Amino acid sequence: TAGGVRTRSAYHFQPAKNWQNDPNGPMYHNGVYHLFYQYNPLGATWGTGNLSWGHSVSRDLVNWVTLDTALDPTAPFDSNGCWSGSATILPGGIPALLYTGRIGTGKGMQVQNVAFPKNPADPLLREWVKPAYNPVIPLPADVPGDNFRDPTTAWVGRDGMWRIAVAAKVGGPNGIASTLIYRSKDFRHWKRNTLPLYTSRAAGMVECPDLFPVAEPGVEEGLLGYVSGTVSGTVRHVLKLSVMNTTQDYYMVGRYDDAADTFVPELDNERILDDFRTWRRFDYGHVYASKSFFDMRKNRRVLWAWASESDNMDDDIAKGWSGVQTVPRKVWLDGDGKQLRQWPIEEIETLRSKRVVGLLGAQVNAGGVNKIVGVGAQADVEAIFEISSLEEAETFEPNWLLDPQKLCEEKGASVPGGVGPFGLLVMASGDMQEHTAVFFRVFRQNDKYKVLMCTDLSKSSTRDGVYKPPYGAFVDMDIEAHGGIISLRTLVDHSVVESFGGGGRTCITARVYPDHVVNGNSHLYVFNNGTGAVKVSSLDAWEMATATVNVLPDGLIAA
Ligand code: DQQ
Repeated sequence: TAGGVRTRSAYHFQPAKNWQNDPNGPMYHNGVYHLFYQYNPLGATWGTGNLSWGHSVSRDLVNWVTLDTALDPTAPFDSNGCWSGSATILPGGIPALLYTGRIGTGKGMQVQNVAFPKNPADPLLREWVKPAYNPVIPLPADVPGDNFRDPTTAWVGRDGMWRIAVAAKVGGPNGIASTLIYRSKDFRHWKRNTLPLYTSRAAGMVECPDLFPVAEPGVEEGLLGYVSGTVSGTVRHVLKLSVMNTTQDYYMVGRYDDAADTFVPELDNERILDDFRTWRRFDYGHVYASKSFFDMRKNRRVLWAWASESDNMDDDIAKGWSGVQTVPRKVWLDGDGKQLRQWPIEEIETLRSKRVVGLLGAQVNAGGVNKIVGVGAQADVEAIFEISSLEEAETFEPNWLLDPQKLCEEKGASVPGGVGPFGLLVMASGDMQEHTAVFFRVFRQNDKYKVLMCTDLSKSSTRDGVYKPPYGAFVDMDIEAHGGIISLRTLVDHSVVESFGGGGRTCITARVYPDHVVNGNSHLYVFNNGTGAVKVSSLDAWEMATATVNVLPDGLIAA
């Protein structure tokens, strides 16, 4: 349909058709990046009972070749679906996939399985075999059948044994959201630790745990293993949990104790242990079930995440597809040692084609709206704003702290303020009836300042039946110490608006369905609706080329 073509992403990964959800088993192996993903080969809806692992490969994380599905629900131990999991490269260089098999009907029962390449010498690892000895981990007696899933990449502990984490609800239907640790000598026989890695009473059920080490604060280089030998005492770890009843991913920076196999969050005064709402998020928009991997080619940690549709199921069936992946992001620990920073992998810049320099050193005064010519529905925009004076900042009310999203709703782009709202209007129709606002607002809190970032979808589409919330989060930076300078990068891709605020401290991904783009008539604006002037120190915008996705393997093999 026209809608399906119009809203299809041009450089955010998606298969040629049908449903996709979680990224699974990302890895870099023998010069090739692999991305597996939850995939329904039969249609554009989730398809509980027949999920497969779709499989694509790439040399640059931007252009992708489609392969046959890697795992299909064909065995007694996964007959009702091959659900999420991870890849581990074993000594000797052979990768293994650990995944959840769903058995039986109704809510079913979940077990953990392993699969290996049929021919490890195949450069693309096209076929995977599931040994008959699966499942390697049966359902534990204290876990309800449908609450045991999503094994992580394995790591080796000090005792030389493999470890994986698996999400489970422990202790019956009202059990506690837990991340269990299993250990193994041979990757086949696994034994559960008595202590979980982490539990959260508040969370209900968690999914897709991810645990990874980060280098010293401010060092962008990633670390390979979960435990890095003797440095494990000084390395910090990140635990990410996907909280099912919120469909949001939360993370904490902390310490992984590699003797006890437990994770201890490092709390600051705004975060409360066990109240995941106070944890940080990779993305304060519409993403879920993220998964990272260590990219040996560039010594960095790379994160993938699923951004589902915000239209409705009938739209998805009509257009024949559903779900995109965010642009792969480099992840590292900020200099403050408390939060992660994320940035689109540099390879995405190879798609930048026509460059449009909009404003350089221009002042955007109160009520100002400046149009940037030539930037439409497929663009990469990088802006640096300089706040002339923080004098005008509105006073921050402490009860706003827990609900920045609500604050973005009350103080949308059209509500005038002191310092801000200022930022970008993307995918704006000529008559401005449709536009998506990505902006900042600065408040004064005692003698400090609080920066709010919002993506306001209320005007993103004139269509009904589309989810158009305001998204919002605070940007954890000292704006005064930064000289009033704050950056915003926004990737616009037809139905995706993926933004990185304050150098990637706060990210918001939104799905939008503007109608006007059917006429190819989409614009970019810079705006300022605050009384204080804001300078645009620089604004660079590029039209983005379309990535080569879903081509057949011939090219890659020849390469
Ligand atoms: N999606 C998978 C599960 C996972 C959930 C099934 C998260 O394994 O828990 O498609 O989106």
